[in-house]
Amino acid sequence: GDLRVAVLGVGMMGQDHARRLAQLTKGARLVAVSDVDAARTDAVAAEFGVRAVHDPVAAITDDEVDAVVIATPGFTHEDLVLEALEAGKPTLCEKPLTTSPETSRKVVEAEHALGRRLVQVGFMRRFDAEYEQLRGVIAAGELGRPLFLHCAHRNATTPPNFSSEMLILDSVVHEVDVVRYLLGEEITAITVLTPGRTSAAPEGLQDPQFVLMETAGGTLVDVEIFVNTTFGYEVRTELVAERGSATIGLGVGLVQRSAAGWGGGIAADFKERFGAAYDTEFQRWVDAVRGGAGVDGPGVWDGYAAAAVCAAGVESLRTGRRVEVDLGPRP
Ligand code: ISE
Repeated sequence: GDLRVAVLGVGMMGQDHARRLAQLTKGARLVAVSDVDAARTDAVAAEFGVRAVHDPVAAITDDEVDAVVIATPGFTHEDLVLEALEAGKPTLCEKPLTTSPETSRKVVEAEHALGRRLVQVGFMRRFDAEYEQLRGVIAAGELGRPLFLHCAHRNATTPPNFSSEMLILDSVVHEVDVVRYLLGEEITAITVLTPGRTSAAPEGLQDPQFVLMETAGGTLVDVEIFVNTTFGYEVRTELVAERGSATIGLGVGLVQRSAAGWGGGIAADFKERFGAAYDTEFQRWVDAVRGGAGVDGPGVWDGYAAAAVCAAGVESLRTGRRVEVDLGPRP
């Protein structure tokens, strides 16, 4: 039968995922939602005609729930993922896996002790067609060894309370994961530089930032993270290899010409830019869980590696120094 899924956390992202499961993903059935905000839980449950379960742990252990999606704030992920592992429920956990390398490693070890893969981390860019293509180009080797990845990650605005550390932990975490995905190797050091602030940044927010990452194979990665551009959402990556370059994320859809000039549109936010990637991510996850594989995509080790690199990035942001990353042994 259909995979019966509960969505924990129905804020902006969780509501999007609830709708996806209710209306789009084949072989899945949204059966329950849960959120600390009881009124919101009830409203979203009513909208989709599913059960409102106020206690997230009750939703995880519910006999009529086969699998869970965790879209609550990051600081709650550790406890909820450990509960899901304990209950043996396949889980798609939004990024970050947890908020520190120590707690992420705990999850890696808990899943390892269980002996089967149950947790997928919501790094949706791995399901974006352009990123998959770029990975293919690198793997094929025709352009030679990757020398540089130049990345730009721009948001129109940030939600209230977005801190300088969150530019690394919430935003650059995606580049950390795609670099590991594209190159198939670990990041060994990170340096965060702080240029002059944009006047559009809220008081006290260090925006933009410039991040340099070094990989085990010697590729140098730079990321411009700029989250208050005011004009829209842009995520771009340029690969420079020994014998060529390749760029993704130009967003060249329809180009119009008129007396007013020529040009096209720009995505408003990540729900739009990565909408198709989220759809693919969910379909492949549901197919994998129903097929008994548990996950089809980034797992707990990827979540741990991202947490470790980002923690080093936050240290570099604070100290202004280059910080090395040591992941330790992989179980
Ligand atoms: C947000 O949390 C995301 O995950 C988005 O993909 C990213 O673009 C944004 O900067 C983050 O705040």
